[in-house]
Amino acid sequence: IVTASLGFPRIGPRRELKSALESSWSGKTDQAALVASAKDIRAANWQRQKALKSVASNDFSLYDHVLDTSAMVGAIPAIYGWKGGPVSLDTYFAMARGAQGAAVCEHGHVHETGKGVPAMEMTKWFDTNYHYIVPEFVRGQEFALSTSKAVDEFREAKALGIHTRPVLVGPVTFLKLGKSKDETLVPLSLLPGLVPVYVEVLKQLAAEGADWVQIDEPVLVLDLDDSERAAMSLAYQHIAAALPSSLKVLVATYFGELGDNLDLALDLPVAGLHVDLKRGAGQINDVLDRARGDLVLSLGVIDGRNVWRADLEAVLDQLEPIIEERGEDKIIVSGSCSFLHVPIDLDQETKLDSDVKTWLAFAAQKIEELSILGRALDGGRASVVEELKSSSEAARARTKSPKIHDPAVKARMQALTPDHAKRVAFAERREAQRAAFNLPAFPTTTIGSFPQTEEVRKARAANGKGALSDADYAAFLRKETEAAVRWQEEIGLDVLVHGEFERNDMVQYFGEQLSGYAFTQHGWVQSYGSRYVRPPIIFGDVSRPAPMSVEWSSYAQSLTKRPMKGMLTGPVTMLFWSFIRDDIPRSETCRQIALAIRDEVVDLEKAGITIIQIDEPAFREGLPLREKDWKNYLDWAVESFRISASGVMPSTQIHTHMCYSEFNDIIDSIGAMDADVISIETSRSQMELLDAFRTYKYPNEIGPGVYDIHSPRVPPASEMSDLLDKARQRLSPDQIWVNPDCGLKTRKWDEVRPALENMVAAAKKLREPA
Ligand code: THG
Ligand code: ZN
Repeated sequence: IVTASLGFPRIGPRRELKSALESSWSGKTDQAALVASAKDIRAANWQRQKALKSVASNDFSLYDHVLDTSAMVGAIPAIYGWKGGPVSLDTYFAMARGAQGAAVCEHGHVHETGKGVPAMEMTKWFDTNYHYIVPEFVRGQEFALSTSKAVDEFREAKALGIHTRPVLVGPVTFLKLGKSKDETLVPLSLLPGLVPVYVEVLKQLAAEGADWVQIDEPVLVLDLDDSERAAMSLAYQHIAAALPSSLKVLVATYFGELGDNLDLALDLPVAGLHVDLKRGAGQINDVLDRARGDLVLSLGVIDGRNVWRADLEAVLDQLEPIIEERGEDKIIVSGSCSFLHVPIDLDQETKLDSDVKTWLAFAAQKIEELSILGRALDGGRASVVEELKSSSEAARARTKSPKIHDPAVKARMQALTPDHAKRVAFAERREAQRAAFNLPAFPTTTIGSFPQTEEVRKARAANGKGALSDADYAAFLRKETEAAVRWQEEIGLDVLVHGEFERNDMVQYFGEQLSGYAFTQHGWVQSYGSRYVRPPIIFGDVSRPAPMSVEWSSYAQSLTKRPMKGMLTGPVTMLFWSFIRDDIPRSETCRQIALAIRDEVVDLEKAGITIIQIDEPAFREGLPLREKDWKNYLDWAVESFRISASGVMPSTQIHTHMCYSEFNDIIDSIGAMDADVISIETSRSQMELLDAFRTYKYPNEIGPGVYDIHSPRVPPASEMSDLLDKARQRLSPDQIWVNPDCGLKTRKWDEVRPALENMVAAAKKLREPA
C-alpha cells in the first residue's frame, strides 16, 4: 500500500528557517547562507519521511507556497519592477514584506507598510492560522514559467536518493484566492493563459522522472458557483490533454468535505483524488460509491490540523474493507492535509505532562503513524502488534483520564441556562453606565497594550531564565505600569489601560493560568513568513482555578481615579488560536472557556474594575468555510461571548475589540454580542466600513479606530478629526468613542506618544460647540 504525506512543516525543528531568514534580511548573512540552510531543512525533512512510500517535494517555501506559485507563473505586480526572466530572492521578498518589511498588529492582522514598495496583501489560508500572500492580477495578465523551484526541488531530492511527489497549488485555487485592483476583472477568466504554464511545469517534472504530481485544489471544499465549477473541469481537461503519459495527477482536496462538488471532483480527468477524512469524515461512503473503479483514492486519515495521536486500530478497521473492495493499488493512505499546520516533533518536549504527551502526535509522529498503518496493511496487523497496542492503549487512557474530565466543569455546563447569556437591555445599561462614569462626549481610550520595548522583553526573558527574580521582575513591571498610567493621565485620556507589560502572547498568558491547557517548548507553527506561534493545547475540561488578571488591573486602578479598563481575551479567540479537543464539540469547549472568563470578569468587577474589555480578534476568522454552517457557528460563538460578559451589573461596561471591520456578512451577530462598546479597525477605509453599522442601525457604542497603528507614521490631529467627522456622519454622536485601530504593543513609544496626544486633541476639538 502507498503511504503518503501531503507536505511537511518547513520551519525546521528549532526554527532554523526563521533564523536563516531574519539573519539574511538584516544583512548579517548573505543569501547563499539562506539558500544553504533551506537546502539542509529540505534534506532533513525528506529523511524524516523516508518510511513513507510517497513523500512530497516543493512543499518547502522560503516564505509562502502561494507566493511561490505567483513567482512560478510570473504573476508579479508591476511595482516590483520585475522585467521577466528568473525571479530573484530580492523581488520575492519585496512582494512578501515590502521594501521596508510588512507591519502586523498584535492580533496578527497584516497590513502594508507606510513607505517604500508595499508588501502584497496577506490573508488567512482557508480556516487555518496560516496566512498566504494574496496573488494579484491585472487586466490582460500574462503568465510565463518564471521559476524552476518545483523541478529543482524534485531533482534535489532525487540526488539524495528520494523519489518524491511534487506538489503544486492548483490553477483554480491559485486564481480563486487571488484578487485584482480592477474589481471588474474576475481572476478565473485568466485560466486559459495560466494552464499552459502548469502544463510546461508538468512536462519538465515528467522529464526529470516524476511519476505522480499532487495538485492541491482545496477550493473544492468551498461553495463554488457554476462558472467556478466549469473552470475546474476545463482546467483539468486541458491538463489531461497535454500531460505526458508517464505522469499521473493526484488532485488534493482538504479542510472539509466535497459536498455538492463531489461529482465535479470525481469526474475530473485525473488519475487520483485526495479526500480529507478528518474534516470530511462523512463523505467516505459517497466517495466510494461514486468513484470510477480506476480512480486512485488518497484517504486522509491522519489529522493534519490537530495534534492528537490517532487510534490506529480504529483507522485500520475503516481502511481494511475499503482496500479489500477497491484493491490496494487504488488506495493511498495519507495525512488529511499537509502537516504544515502542526508542530514538528513531540520528542523535543521535555516538560509536557507525561500522560498528555502519550496522547499527542506532531508531524514526525504522524509520519510514523502512517508508516505503521502501511506495515499493518502490507504485512498484517500481527507485524506491528506492539505499535497498535500502544496506540489503542493511549486512546483508551485518554478517554478515561481524570485529567480530561472535571466533574465540576461538567456540572456547571449542565446548569447553564439562557439567563447566563443575558443582561438587562442596553438602554438600561447605558443609563446606569452614564451615571457611573460620567465620561465626556467622545470618550478617549486605547485598545490595551502599550509598546513592548526591548527592555520589557529582556526582563521577561531574564525572569524566564531565572536571571531576574520574580520580585525584581514584578517591581520592574509595576514601574512600567505606573509610568504608563501617569502618562495617560497627563495627556488626558478618559479610560485608561495598564499597558499589558506582564503579558507575552495573549492566548498563552491566559491559557497558562487555566486548567485543561498544556503548553509546548518547541511546538511552533508557521503563522506567516518567518513569524510563528506556539498554540496552546486544550486537552481537558477548562476551568479557572484562580484570578488571572485581577492583581495587575487592581494595581493599575489603585494608581488613578480615572476608570481603568480590565483586559481579557474572549472565549472564541482562546479557542481558535489553540489546538482543541477532538473528543467533544468545539462549541462545548468554547462554553467552558466562556465560563472561566466570566469568573474573571466577575472577579474584576468585585475588585472595582468596572470597565472590562473582552477581545475577540478571531471572531470573524472562525466563520466556517461553507455558508450553510455559518449560522450554527455564529450562534454558539455569540452565546459564548455573552456568557463571558453577562455575570456583571448593568453599570459595569463591557467592551470588545476586533481588529477589522468587514462586518457586512455578520453584522447581526455583532449586534447580538451586545457589547456595550466595540472598538474596530476603520482608519484605512476612511470610515467607509462603518456603513454596515449605519445600515443595521447598530444601537450600542462604537470606537471606530482613528489611528492606523500598523504604520510607524504619526497621524496629525486634523486627520483624526476628519475621520471622526466622517464617523459622525454615519453614527449618532453619543455613540462614538475615540481610540486607535488596535493595541500599541508593536509600536515604539516615540510614535505612540505624539499620536495619542494628537488623538486626544482631535476628541477635544469634537467636543467644542460647532
Ligand atoms: N496568538 C496566538 N495565535 C495567533 C495570534 C496570537 N494566531 C493568529 C495571529 N495572532 C497570528 N499573528 C501573529 C503575529 C505575530 C507573531 C506571530 C503570529 C510573531 N511571533 C513571534 C515570532 O515568530 O518571532 C514569536 C512570538 C512569541 O515569542 O510567542 O511575531 O496572537 N496564539
Ligand atoms: Zn486588534
